Amino acid sequence: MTDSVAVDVDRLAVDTLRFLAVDMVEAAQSGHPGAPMGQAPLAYLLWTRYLRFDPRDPDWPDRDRFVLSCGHASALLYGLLHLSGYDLPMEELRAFRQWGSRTPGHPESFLTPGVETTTGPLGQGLGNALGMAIARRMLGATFNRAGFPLFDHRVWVIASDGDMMEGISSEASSLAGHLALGELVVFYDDNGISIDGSTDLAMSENVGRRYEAYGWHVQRVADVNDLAALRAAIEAARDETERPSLVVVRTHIGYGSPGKQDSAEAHGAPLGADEVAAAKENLGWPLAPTFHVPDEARVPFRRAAERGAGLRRDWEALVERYGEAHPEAAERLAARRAGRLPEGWTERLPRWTPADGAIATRKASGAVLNAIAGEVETLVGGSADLTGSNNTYLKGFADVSAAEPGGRNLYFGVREHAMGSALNGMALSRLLRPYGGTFLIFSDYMRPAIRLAALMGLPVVYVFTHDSIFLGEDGPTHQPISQLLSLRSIPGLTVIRPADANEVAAAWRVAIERTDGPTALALTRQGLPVLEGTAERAMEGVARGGYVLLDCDGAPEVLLIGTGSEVQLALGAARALQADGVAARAVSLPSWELFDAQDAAYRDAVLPPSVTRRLAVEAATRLAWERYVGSGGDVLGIDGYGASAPWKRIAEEYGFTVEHVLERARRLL
Ligand SMILES: Cc1ncc(C[n+]2csc(CCOP(=O)(O)OP(=O)(O)O)c2C)c(N)n1
Repeated sequence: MTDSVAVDVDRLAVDTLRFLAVDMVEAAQSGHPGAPMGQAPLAYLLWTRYLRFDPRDPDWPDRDRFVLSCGHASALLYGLLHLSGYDLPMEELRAFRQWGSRTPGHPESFLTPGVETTTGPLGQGLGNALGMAIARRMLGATFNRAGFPLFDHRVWVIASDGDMMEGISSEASSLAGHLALGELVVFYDDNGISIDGSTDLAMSENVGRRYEAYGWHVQRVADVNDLAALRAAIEAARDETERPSLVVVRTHIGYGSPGKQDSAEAHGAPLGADEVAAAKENLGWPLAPTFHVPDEARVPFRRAAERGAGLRRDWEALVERYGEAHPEAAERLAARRAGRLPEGWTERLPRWTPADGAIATRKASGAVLNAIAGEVETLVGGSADLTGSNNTYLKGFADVSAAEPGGRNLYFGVREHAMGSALNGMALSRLLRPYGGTFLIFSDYMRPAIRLAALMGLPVVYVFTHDSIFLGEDGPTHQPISQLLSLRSIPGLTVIRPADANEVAAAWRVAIERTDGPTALALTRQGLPVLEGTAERAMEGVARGGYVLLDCDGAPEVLLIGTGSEVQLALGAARALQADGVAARAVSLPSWELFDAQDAAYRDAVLPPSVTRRLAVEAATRLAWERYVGSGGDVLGIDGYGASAPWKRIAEEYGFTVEHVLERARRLL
């Protein structure tokens, strides 16, 4: 008899999840009921029997991660969080998708306790999960000791057809298979329906076989409502530690809705009052009240939360004992948890003088990274197959591989999009400071993930080298013109384009000290002289986004503003003007965002409003520079796409020479 009672509770809890989602969408008159109705049995089983979490401590470091990659099914996640006892009361469910609620249309990690990552752009959750599993491996390799499995959690994902169609799923899953991330389990919600209708319209591959080819452990469950089969698959996936697991679960979108099940109509619109009534009747659910939660349905969720609280307490006790057995490692872990940087780490930052000769800022970046990596041990990263070009390698530290998860050098392969998304997943651990490199031009290939890092406020660092037409011979396909501005247009992303090696050191300091959002470094391929004055002034100047590099006596008549490799031109021209008795000032403006964040007094001191003769020099689109040069100013930039030639010739042809800058400045006078 106990068995049938248990089965009834399962059914009750699953239908509770289904109709909470249906009622949320109905109340909002907007949202996605179909996926929650189909996925509910899987989500229920996972959350009540397997997922390790403690709603009273949603950030417990060794909790399991649950990623709803198909973020449009958010109503399902909110139901799970509510029933499990997270701080998400029923009023929040009733306020689904409304102004000021913690139940936005798609899950937002920075808004809702228990939401691990922000999802909605399909496929990103898979990339985040890759990063979470990498982070789990790295942290385990760093901190686990015999008898002290401090990092031992799993990453569980639900992904939909849309996730699987997106290219990022291939990038992320290929790398996950290569790295043999056994702690990663993905459930593929195979319902055969997307927005346009049947997935047959646009997809015919066998997803399971695709994942087998990636080296995953693949299982199939023919009916999501068969909880016994589902349990067997979950347990087999859990017990498979050598390979990531994919469980292809056949589900039915809009399950239970007589008129809309298995139809795209159930995907992204309220079912409508009549169809809601029909679905509730069909599954034996009361029509009223809405948002109905039978007491019995709460029981399995409460039990799971209690079990999780126990696991969390056990973990804290383990950490206590760890402190006695391994005091040094425990102290390092405590520092990471508190977000403390090692004392005096900035003293490691190298300094250069003009006598050091020309040095590409990408090279300086590599030198900085290697100078601080020993101390700042949270720094981990790599490149999308441009390690040598991006100078991202940490010498003396191991490469990350399936066999060596404890390394600090990651090889992302030619997978910029998954790299960006994985960096987000790693940063979400709050215990790592991940960075990733590629050419600036290919920031376009990872832009969706950069934008999400900014939205989530994750302190990821992007090492974008080959930052202008002066990369030379590779030509227009590789020469970034619009990328700088397009990155600057992402709210919350700090873009820094250092003018020389000293500015690079300062830029890395800004990036590492930043905890609330991502930083993109734009670095040169070509050598740049170390500029007079940066050794003394760059550290503060870069942190403030812009500063006077060469001043004149008295009030300036003209301002020459540059970023990155063009600062030397502004400087050269300003010197020449000064030699002619013109009061010219040269300003280095490596970061618009940092400069704009200064108070007006500082900004006006650097760019005095009374001086309207202004010339900006940047080897990129001229668009938007008016904000600094005003209507009376001029911008030396680039229209078009650059050219394939040695970079010095390109500089001459495009007028990026001191002589031409001087001529343009004189025109203003
Ligand atoms: C990158 C991206 N492109 C497009 C969309 C818009 N969109 C939301 S859900 C969806 C597809 C829905 O199909 P599926 O993933 O199978 O979800 P289901 O219909 O089963 O709920 C699309 C195209 C999106 N969210 N992200």
